[in-house]
Amino acid sequence: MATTMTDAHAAHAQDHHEPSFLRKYVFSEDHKVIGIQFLFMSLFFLMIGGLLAAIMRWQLAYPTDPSRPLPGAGLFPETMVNAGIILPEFYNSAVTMHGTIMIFFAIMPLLVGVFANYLIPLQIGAPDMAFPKLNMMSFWTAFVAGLIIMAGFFVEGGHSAAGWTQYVPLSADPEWTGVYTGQQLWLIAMTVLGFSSLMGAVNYITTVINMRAPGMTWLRMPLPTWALFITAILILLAIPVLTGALIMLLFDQTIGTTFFTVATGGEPLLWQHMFWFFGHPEVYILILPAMGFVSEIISAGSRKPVFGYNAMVLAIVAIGFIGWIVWGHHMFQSGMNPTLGMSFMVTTMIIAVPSAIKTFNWLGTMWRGDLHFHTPMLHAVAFVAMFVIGGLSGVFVASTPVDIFLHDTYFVVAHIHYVLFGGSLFAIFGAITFWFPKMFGRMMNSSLGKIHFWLTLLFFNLTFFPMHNLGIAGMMRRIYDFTQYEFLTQFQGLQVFISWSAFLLVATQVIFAFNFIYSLFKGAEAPQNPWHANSLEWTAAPSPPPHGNFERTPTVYRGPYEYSHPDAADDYWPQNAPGHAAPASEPAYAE
Ligand code: HEM
Ligand SMILES: [Cu+2]
Repeated sequence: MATTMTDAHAAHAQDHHEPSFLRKYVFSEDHKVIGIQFLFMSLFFLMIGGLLAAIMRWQLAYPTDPSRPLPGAGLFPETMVNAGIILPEFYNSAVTMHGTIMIFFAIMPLLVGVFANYLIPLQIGAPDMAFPKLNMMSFWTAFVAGLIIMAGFFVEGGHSAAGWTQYVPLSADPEWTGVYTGQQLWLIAMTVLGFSSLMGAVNYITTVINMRAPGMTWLRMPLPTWALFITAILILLAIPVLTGALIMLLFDQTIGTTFFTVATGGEPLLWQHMFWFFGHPEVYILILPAMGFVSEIISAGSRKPVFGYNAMVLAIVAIGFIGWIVWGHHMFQSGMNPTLGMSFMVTTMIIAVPSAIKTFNWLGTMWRGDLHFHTPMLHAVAFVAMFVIGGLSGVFVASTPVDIFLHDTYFVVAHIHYVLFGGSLFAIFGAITFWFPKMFGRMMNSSLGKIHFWLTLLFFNLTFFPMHNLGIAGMMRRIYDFTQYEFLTQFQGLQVFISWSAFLLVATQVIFAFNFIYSLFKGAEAPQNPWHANSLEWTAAPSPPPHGNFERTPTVYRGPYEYSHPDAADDYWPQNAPGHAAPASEPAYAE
């Protein structure tokens, strides 16, 4: 493998000279380097988000209990943790920043920043993105946003405390939270991050439309690329709405406009509408790529074609469309007209249909397959199971009469974690272990991978499943000290149980971190195609691929999931292997 790499590199180096270290690894325009930069950045934020969660869980287990000081309390200033007790202001910031960092700085860049960058050109047979400079700017803009969001922890008054949804008046009026600068830094960081996402989205869309290799028709594209393409369209259309709202809110705070503030004639509900008109498509931005990765991994791990490939594509597109007309399901309790609430309920229920189609098709793909439960496959199968639980709780909260009781309780916290942790994050672990050999030319350790998987699955469920019960019993979400309510004190024991499960869940991630870093340097050298997969990144490019990806542009003869095909010599049939099927009559770089 090493020889192929150097050869390819030498061949490529003839047409332009070797770039400097700075151009190659820091301000790189290579989509693969940019993807890996996003990987390191978002794994860092995943760690910060996890630590914030652990702080929250300490408070929930031992609310203001002086005999149980927060471990490591000395590391925090007295304005955050005093005599071992987490102060309410800091608790609110921790809740806000856990959600913000996980959603916008960890999961979204992991799914899109990492894998749209890394996979799209490789899977469609392109040498790079359509706009490599814009791509580089997209990463560095996200990096600046990351610095600004981190700065918020260190300013007077602490970080934003208005929740990741930033409802007005909490977010608009510092009188409520005591947060001034932190709140503005939140808005500025998110605006900057929005520009990064837009630059990325324009790039992914253009690349998929214009740079597919000969024969790579739309319906021969691997499902991760399909999902990332539709996700990029959602980003392109949703982020500007959020950015508009963020700037309006910033103006309310700084130059005295009154879009959202009641006292001066503004409309707080306008914020909720703008936020959720963005926010619901956002949750699909956070799940569609995961569905794409899982389809790929389950097909390769079952040695069978994806069951109903066309239906899978159609379901992605359908979710992408219907996702725009359901946002009101986050606002059932805002006093909206019941007829309007009902129409949002119906559209929301309809969106469960394509989700269920995908679920059945994953099961159909596995059905009577030659199943290989390697680490990526374990994560992919767990994704399906956890997504079913999260989808079912979604249908409960989507029904207006039930949501009267469940809105703003721990039931919603359970729901979002089943879809975002059990769903998106499991798919991300699956995808990292699956494509690690492609990215770094080494395998991750599979024993450590499996231990990490089983412990994560166990502690994840012990942490989040009981939250359904808490929610049904009336435990409010985002609450500093639930023992202030007589009827909730009976749940102290369950809270302690949940918290210790959560600490173990966080601790388990050290196994992943160790495996990741260890395998970077000491992992077994990866074969060219370790999973015997069909798509171009495995069959036409070495691991890791050189700058420019392919020595010559591959030609594509068939779809990506021809496993166990009777006409193929092996149990897989690479997309670029000439065979019986003639190449489609599409010109190079179709359209
Ligand atoms: C069958 C599919 C789904 C349905 C029917 C559904 C329905 C809902 C409803 C009605 C709510 C609002 C509950 C309330 O606040 O009272 C909600 C909240 C939420 N959902 Fe879903 N959902 C589904 C799938 C997903 C997926 C796939 C994701 C993300 C990957 C997701 C992420 C969220 C998040 C983050 C919230 C909480 C927002 C907040 O902070 O208030 N949902 N869901
Ligand atoms: Cu929603």
